Amino acid sequence: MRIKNVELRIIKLPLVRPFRTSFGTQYERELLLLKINTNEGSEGWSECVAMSEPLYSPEYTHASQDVMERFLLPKIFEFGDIRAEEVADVMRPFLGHQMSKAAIESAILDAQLKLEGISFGSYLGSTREEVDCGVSVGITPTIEKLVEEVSLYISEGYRRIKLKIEPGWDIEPVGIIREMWPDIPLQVDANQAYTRADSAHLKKLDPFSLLLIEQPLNEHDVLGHAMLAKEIATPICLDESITSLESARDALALKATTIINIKPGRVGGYLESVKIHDLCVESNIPVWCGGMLETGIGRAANIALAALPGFTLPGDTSASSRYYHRDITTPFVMENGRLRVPTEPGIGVAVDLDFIEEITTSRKVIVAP
Ligand code: OSB
Ligand code: MG
Repeated sequence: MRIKNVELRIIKLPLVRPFRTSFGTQYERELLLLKINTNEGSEGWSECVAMSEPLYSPEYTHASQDVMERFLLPKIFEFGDIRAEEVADVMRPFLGHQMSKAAIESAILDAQLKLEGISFGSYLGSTREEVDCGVSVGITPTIEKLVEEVSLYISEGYRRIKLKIEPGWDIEPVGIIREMWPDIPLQVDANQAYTRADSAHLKKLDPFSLLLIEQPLNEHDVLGHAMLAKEIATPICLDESITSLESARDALALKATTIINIKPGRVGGYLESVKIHDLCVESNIPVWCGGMLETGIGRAANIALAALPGFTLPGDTSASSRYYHRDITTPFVMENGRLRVPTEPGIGVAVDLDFIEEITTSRKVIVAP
């Protein structure tokens, strides 16, 4: 299969409610969409999960477009006839930029699987028809607002609640939610907001029988996480620190993490994600699928991944309505706390081009030489 051209489109979608984390507040989701056309007539879609600013990770929307145009796509074009399984190796000389690389691999995989009539789920090795949904709850202006939001999600049927925390918004809100819902699977995410000096403070979360605490310390402080793991009872789950199979292997060896959150964008793609999943299954480490406020395009592929057997915890794979009033694909609707894995070829969802057109802020077609 040859890539004839790649359409790079930046869109902006308002969020149904602001999403505040320790690294900032999102009011809308700006992201880069890819559409590739192949010489065999198939189209492939993907979204690049980099955010609008380099606050969660070093990548950001406009940088992703730049690195794709300048380095990644020319390499792919130069390679010529290509399969998705070759894409990561072709781009390997360029360091970092996992989210941008993941988006390219994913769009190529979508086009390839559509030609072959295979769904993402069957290709990746999913063993379930539906996946359990969790939901990530941002930091709210007041405890009352937090209780209101959590109540809404619980009434909608979410099977696990994740609370974003930061210094000043941790022990109290988590304690209140735990007291109100003593049995709900509950976890927290700090997005690197604490330091090694905070272990005694984080130990105060121990009584709340949390499933895990996600990324309490700096992404580069893997050893610090291993040290913290010895001090607190809550299991540690790395997010930002896991950017490849190698980093997952090392974090596990160091006992810095006993659960892993896999985000395909963060680790460079769905194929790398399956490798990390397999390593975790071998090592008896539970995994779950993280989220990046995806539209239906990324969500479809994430749900296929989350249906692999090692994904034993509910993911941040929420319904479209958790994020957007209107999605850019057929919306994902939760039933009984679960989403169905698409079964049509490729990502398996229909894209709403008219709506995409309405929310596009820039569009450029890169044609293969
Ligand atoms: O740390 O998991 C995170 C969203 C954007 C960036 C980082 C994170 C998140 C979330 C929301 O927690 C996950 C989702 O529902 O998509
Ligand atoms: Mg996280």
